[in-house]
Amino acid sequence: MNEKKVVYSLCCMCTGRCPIMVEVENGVIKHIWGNPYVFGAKSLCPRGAAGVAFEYDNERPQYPMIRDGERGSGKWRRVSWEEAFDFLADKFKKIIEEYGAKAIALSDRGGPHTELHKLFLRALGSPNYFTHHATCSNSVHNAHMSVAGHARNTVGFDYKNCKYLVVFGRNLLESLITGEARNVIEMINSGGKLVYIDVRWTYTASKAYKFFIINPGTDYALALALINVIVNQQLYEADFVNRYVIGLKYLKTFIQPYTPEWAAKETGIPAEEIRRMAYEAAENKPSVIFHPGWMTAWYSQDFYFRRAIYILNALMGSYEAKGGIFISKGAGDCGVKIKQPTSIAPKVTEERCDGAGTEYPWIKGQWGMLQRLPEVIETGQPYPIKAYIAMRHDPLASMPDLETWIKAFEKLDLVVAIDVNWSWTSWYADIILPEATYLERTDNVIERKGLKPQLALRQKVIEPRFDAKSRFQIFKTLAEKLGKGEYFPWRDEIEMVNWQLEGTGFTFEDFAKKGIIDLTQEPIWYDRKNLKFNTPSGKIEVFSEALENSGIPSLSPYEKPTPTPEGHLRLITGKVALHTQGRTTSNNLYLNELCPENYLYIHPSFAKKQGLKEGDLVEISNNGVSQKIRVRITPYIHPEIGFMLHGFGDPVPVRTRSFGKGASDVVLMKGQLKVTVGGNCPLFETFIKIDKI
Ligand SMILES: Nc1nc2c(c(=O)[nH]1)N[C@H]1C(S)=C(S)[C@@H](COP(=O)(O)OP(=O)(O)OC[C@H]3O[C@@H](n4cnc5c(=O)[nH]c(N)nc54)[C@H](O)[C@@H]3O)O[C@H]1N2
Ligand SMILES: Nc1nc2c(c(=O)[nH]1)N[C@H]1C(S)=C(S)[C@@H](COP(=O)(O)OP(=O)(O)OC[C@H]3O[C@@H](n4cnc5c(=O)[nH]c(N)nc54)[C@H](O)[C@@H]3O)O[C@H]1N2
Ligand code: SF4
Ligand SMILES: [Mo]
Repeated sequence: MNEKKVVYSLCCMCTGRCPIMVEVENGVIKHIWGNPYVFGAKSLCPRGAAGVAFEYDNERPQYPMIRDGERGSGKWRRVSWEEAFDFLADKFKKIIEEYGAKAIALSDRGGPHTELHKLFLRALGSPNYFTHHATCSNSVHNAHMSVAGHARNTVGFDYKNCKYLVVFGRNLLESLITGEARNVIEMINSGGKLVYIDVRWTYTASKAYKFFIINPGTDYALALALINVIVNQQLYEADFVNRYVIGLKYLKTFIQPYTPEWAAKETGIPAEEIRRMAYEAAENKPSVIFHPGWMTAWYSQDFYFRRAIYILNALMGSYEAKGGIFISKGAGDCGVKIKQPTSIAPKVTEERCDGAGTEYPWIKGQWGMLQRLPEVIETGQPYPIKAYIAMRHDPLASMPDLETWIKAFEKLDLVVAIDVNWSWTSWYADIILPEATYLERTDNVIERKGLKPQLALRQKVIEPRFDAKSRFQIFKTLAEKLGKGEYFPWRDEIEMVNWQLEGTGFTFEDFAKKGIIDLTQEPIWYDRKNLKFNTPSGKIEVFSEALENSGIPSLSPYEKPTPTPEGHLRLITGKVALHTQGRTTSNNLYLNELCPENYLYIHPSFAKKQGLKEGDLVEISNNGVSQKIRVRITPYIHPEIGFMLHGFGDPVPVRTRSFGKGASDVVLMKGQLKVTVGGNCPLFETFIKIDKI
């Protein structure tokens, strides 16, 4: 009998968690669509649709494996889950006995589906939970924590009603989240103006009303000049600023040297354009958004640049204004309280090993600074770290200084990779635990925060195709083996989901119909007359006593970026709509066919100087490492940069489609495993030399 069904769930082909509708026929997934109840349409981004190719790819770890040769040799021994769990329990017990639970560190992809592994760490008593944010959004996150006290990802953008959107290198239409990209297009279609600033042309630039190619690393100068005009000409929303902003006078004094004429010399953007941007923004206030960015592991001054952008939003009074930025509303704003699994275990009071929240008090501990981990492992300071779990995270493919990582791994007693795919890190691990894919498992209930909060659930669509287990099964069993079973009291995922929903009036079954539960029909805005920010003062802190007490200034003078050495280019990277980071998608059957390798994009003037032609194979080198890649020549790029897509140059031979194709940007970014003031690595402070082969 032909059996057809539709299952609503959440995508996991990137970090966006878009609601999806999956068509299944006789137990086989036929198509993945966007959830029409959420999007009003069925289209998805290409990676979301290519989830089918990911699911039915056999080039992924199919059962648990223990290393059977040198680290990285690719020699593995198939083991049963029982053996894998016993192996791990034995190692963890020994480490805990000798060094304490804090010697176990775990890093993951962040976000709301991290409850179970955070619970596991808490149950053991380790504070050393890290996210990938050292090479993503630490700067912008910590900037907003200091300005308004809210996490970066709890700030939303009301694009649909926005009249003037200024974006600094946030490639909204390629480095995309389906719903957000759609809203930006809707804004443009209804007459909103997009001003886009990048160091190269992008698809987002193609939709802009104005597009500027800026001198790399000088956006902070532009932001300061915009503030200069807005404050000196009193173009700001006075009511809002008087009510909520602390430090206007201090700001006014600080920005005096940063005139548009000064900024024009730094940025390459004419002074009259800067002035016009300030006036145009002010004419549209408060329905204005200065986008603070997402992937902000760019330059050393990012923390202050991102603070300046939030300050621009405050000056426009755009917080909680229609068409502006807002604090995302959650279930609590609708009188619904869901229980979080982590709440079962007590908070760990032990100090983190990376200094987040202590040595660096303004870097909030919840995301950590993973770039410090190799150094901590190497030195054993402030205390030894002996085991590392990479959970849905591939630090070797996403962080600079590969050799430093591999050397640090040598000092560890245990490296665990929990992945749905082969990754660079799993290739170097001691043990691989294959997780059931997002289509094969049910995760914890999450809140989809925004103006109209919803509850959402990733639920199992089909049975695991191979010998894989869900994160629930993995961490529950491990906790039980380590005598911490009381922290995982649920029999299975469904029981956990129903426990989370206790007292809400909803149950697991309520997700069957639409995949999400609407908690309100009307958007929720906070009262602009009574806003309360999560800073110590409850206000927007341009002047922050907390920062000053930590020994860093609230506003920092602009510093010129390091000039590009003669004959070199600054290496800039980014994403393409067809791939996600350095992960699964580059080997994805569908996506690999559409975008199989990356190129180095350069300006004709540089090409001429170096005698390079379109398609030439070149060797790129930096700091003793090199990669080979073909060049493409375009005038729509800053002459001092070389741009390549992130996530290629795959060194893992079992991924046969992506193996060895193109060049790896992370390998070339050697020397950037640094801590900037915002907690990010400064990835775009890398200079490369290019030689024709
Ligand atoms: N040079 C350079 N470096 C960069 C960037 C750049 O542009 N240039 N981008 C940065 C950015 S923005 C980010 S966010 C980071 C991303 O870096 P990572 O967080 O490492 O990102 P991903 O490659 O998405 O995913 C990591 C791993 O998760 C696995 N995975 C996917 N789904 C699942 C699942 O359901 N369960 C489990 N257990 N595993 C899963 C994938 O197979 C992959 O191995 O990289 C950063 N690094
Ligand atoms: N298709 C796709 N979508 C994704 C992802 C993905 O991997 N693939 N990943 C998701 C994740 S985790 C993230 S963090 C976001 C990232 O989304 P974005 O924050 O948009 O990040 P990137 O794609 O890394 O793009 C960085 C941009 O910064 C520009 N840039 C570099 N230097 C400068 C400069 O000095 N000034 C200015 N103004 N611009 C500069 C680069 O040219 C590039 O266009 O995308 C998310 N969406
Ligand atoms: S943006 Fe695309 S890949 Fe990311 S969650 Fe949404 S549909 Fe999936
Ligand atoms: Mo990211």
